[in-house]
Amino acid sequence: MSATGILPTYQRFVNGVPVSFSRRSCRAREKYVIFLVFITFGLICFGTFFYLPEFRTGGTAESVFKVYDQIKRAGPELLIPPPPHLEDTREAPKMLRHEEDFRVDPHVIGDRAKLKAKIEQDGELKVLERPDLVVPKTSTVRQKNIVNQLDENVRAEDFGIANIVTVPPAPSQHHPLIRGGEDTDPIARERREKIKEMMKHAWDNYVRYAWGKNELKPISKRGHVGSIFGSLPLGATIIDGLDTLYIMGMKEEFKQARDWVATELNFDQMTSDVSVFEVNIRFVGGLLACFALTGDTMFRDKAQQIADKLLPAFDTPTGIPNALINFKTGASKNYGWASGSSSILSEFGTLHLEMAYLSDVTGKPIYRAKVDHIRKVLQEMEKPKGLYPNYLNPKTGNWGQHHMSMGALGDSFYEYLLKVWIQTNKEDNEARQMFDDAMQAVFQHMLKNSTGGLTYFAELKFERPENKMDHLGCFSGGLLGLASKTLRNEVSDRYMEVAKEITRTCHESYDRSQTKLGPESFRFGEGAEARALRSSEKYYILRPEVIESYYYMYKLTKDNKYRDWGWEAVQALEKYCRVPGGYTGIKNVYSEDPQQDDVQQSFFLAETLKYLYLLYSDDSLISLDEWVFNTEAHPLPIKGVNSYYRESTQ
Ligand code: DMJ
Repeated sequence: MSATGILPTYQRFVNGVPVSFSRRSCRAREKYVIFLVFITFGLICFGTFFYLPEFRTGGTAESVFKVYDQIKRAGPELLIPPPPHLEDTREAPKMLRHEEDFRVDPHVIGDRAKLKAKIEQDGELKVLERPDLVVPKTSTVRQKNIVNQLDENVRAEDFGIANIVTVPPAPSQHHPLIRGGEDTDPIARERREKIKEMMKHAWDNYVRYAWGKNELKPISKRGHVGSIFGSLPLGATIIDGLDTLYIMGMKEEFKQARDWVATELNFDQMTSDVSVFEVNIRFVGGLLACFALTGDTMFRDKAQQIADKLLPAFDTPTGIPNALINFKTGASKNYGWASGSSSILSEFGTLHLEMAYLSDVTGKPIYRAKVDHIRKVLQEMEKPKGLYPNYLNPKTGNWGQHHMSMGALGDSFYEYLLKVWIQTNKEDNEARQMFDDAMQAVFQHMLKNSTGGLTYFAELKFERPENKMDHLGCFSGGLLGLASKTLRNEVSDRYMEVAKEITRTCHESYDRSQTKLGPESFRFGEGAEARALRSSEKYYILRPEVIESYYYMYKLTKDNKYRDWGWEAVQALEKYCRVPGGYTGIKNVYSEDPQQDDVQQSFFLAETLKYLYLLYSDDSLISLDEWVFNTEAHPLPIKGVNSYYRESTQ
């Protein structure tokens, strides 16, 4: 023993000379003691690991797999967490030069508003308890019979859902198809499989690199903090992607996503302003679609909790909601840039489908009352030349600047007029009338033909047409097709004619680019025909509207060219947007080698891939006779004809 040391030493001395420590120089007993110490230490560490709360369920073998799984999922960030301040400036191939173009404060400006503002520089949930099972007012025997009648397409249990509302018997014994729907055409079947593979690629990479975050940066392979929902992990991609997973039959993925919503989705942490419109169309709409498809009351209850947080935004002198709300304080406001802090037509006009349905499934009339009131205000207002300006001041009740558009700032207002009528099984005739009246004025003042023979919707700025159409406005081809086929009257042929022409023009905007993807906005005149002129209009961010119109037009006309146009877009997406880490937008559709923006938008999973999948499915899957898509492509059931409506019996 050393005289000076506090701890015992096993230093050996030979002839008073210290001998360096080596395995060879240890005595057998010492080796044994050292071996025992190491083994004991190892066992303690290993054992403690599995006593951590997250890993306590299941047997040891199962736990080992769980741990392995979680490490895999966490990806490289588990070991090297990303420095938050470097998030947007981190080296990403081919994209740094124009990063500025996309860096807009996500808490201040919503998606379309953000993009619009950029283009128009010239003018302008903690863990919640599981809800009680809602038992439908049918006898047990009857319930059983109903469930037995369902084909495998409606078995939510397959998706790991326990807490379901049984499909109610009314209004018919017919159960719409919500999975399956294979087309008889082998080419369509093959293409559909390809779309499912694309969804898997987008989803798996989101799970691997950005699980729980709002969106994925597929090149940087991390969460996108510049998402419109900010940096808080609200899982926008999960909510937006859920019903697509369900429809595509991706059971494991759906179950994992569903469980995340049940245990992790927590809006209480949201302390900054969020867009009422975006939360409604993506979160409320996405959750309600999942409730309809599965009967899982967790989805309905989450939708309601989120919608409740939106309600204070309606507390304005006119009842026209403000655009932004702070979930913590309930304070709401409008964007400063929006014509004297006006509310935006496409935002306050795109709440009706979700709020009306929410009232019906919860039995609480308040949500519908809010949107009915918006309708009343709009009905009573004087419309310049029958047109709806994009801005309305919620304090004074006056229109703001007289800008009109079928694209950004106007678009989905028109969409919801028609779709609310469809949702009510064509009973809300006031909505249809407003739609027809609005279209009459739009056709008269905004519908144009280019010198090259292309039909488009111009924008109006104080009576002056601007010969420009947004990618966002390309949804209108499909919408007019739907308007034509859902009511036979003196304008239905004209609607179909314009629907076909607008869809053709939008296809041209893709076909005339190097990448075969379309720009954010395209112009006519000034030497342009369906082409972007400004560099700020040349980007493509995985938007759905053109493909959405292909989907509707194929379903409504059965003209195969729409399936072929969809396939052209798929090939372009694969060539220019697919990267090993998911799908990215591009900054210039006219470049052979475009820079990539490193964002996988949540609507790519919600809309673009869903519409493509359905384009190559047969008509029985999410039939347009039984479902109506909200503006984020979340299918909501049509009242009175769809047994998945699941109206509250309270
Ligand atoms: C989606 O969020 C919705 O389709 C919305 O109505 C418009 N913008 C995006 C997709 O481009």
